[in-house]
Amino acid sequence: MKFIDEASIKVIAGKGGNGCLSFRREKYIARGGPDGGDGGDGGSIYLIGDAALNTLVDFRFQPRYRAQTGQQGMGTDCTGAGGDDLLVRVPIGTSVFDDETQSFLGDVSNPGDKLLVARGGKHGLGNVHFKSSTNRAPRQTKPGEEGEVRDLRLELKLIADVGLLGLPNAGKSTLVNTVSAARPKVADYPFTTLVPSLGVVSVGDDASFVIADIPGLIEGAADGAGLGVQFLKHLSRTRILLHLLDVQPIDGSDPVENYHVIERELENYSQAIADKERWLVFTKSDLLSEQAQKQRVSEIIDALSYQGPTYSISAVSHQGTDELMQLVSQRLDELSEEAEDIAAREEVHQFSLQKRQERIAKRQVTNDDTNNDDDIDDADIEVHYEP
Ligand SMILES: Nc1nc2c(ncn2[C@@H]2O[C@H](COP(=O)(O)OP(=O)(O)OP(=O)(O)O)[C@@H](O)[C@H]2O)c(=O)[nH]1
Ligand SMILES: [Mg+2]
Repeated sequence: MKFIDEASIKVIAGKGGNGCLSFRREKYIARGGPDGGDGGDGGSIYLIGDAALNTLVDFRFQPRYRAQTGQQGMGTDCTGAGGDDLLVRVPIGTSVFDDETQSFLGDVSNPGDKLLVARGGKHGLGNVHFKSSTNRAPRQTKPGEEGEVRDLRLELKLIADVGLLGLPNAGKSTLVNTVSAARPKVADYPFTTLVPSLGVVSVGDDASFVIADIPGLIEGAADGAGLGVQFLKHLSRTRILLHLLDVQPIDGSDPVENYHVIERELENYSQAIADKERWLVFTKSDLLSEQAQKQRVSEIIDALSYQGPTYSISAVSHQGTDELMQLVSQRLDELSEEAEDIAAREEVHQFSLQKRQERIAKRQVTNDDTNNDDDIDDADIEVHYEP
């Protein structure tokens, strides 16, 4: 199953500046000749990979990009300034297609990868270029070329950053409906959600992440009960799991036991997923008074001897949902920074290791040389130690 985020954008590269028509006019210099300079090149548009982005959601709000035009040429053989290139930041893993021809233009696979998507127009020529022995006063110039204009389709295979876990009816799909534009089906019967779906959550102006709604798990799911656990593989690349727990299930079941059911199934399925960072989220807080909810939650936390972070939300009345999403987003940022730190430390380590190996190799070469005094390449001084 593939989850793909898509966006259509228009990119308009800058036009090249026109060449200039001008003649040198100076006192005492008759017929100074042509001196119209060239225009500047138009700015090009590049897509550039940015690890801080993980969805294409921003492109829905800004679908048009235009690079600067080149300046016109000027008299006294002055060339116009080139237009600045425009760098458009896209998430890593974005595939780029020309929307008209459907041709594939390339992938942006690494941070800093640059993909040219619209070439700026070439500069025009000033009349200085058209002078010849037969035409010493050319009135001819060349205009700058138009920049490329393209409709692009961007595609990004989404990888969920956050996964939702819980029994059927815990309120997973309702939460996804509340915090994202995705509309998974919600109903008051178990197994409403049959296949996983993803939603993009926007937090503030420039942060977003992907949340995965998966079918509910039940006791024995690892052995195939209910819908089984095969969809848990969609959680393998998530960084945070939210375990949603209904504090007062409609079927009268015990939330404490319900919690253990999910934890057991998770561990049976994969220790790697069970080891992921997990937050406990109590749902449907609107069904109880604030006091009763607090009381219930603290009883459950005590019974579980739970140490990790806990939250109470109501997806129906939007209580606590925005705050929760903000905290998740902050934590995802922290996790990315930690991962970057580790990668940077690893790089430094590799670098010093390589330097050390180079030094050792160099020393070996020098040692090999010391015995043979007549070597032509032994220009350096050799010291003999006599016993
Ligand atoms: N009062 C109230 N009801 C809620 C809330 N969240 C979910 N519900 C109700 O709980 C029922 C189940 O919600 P879903 O979101 O479909 O639950 P789910 O966890 O996705 O369930 P499955 O897809 O079957 O695994 C629905 O009737 C929802 O209206 C909430 O915050 N408050
Ligand atoms: Mg559901």
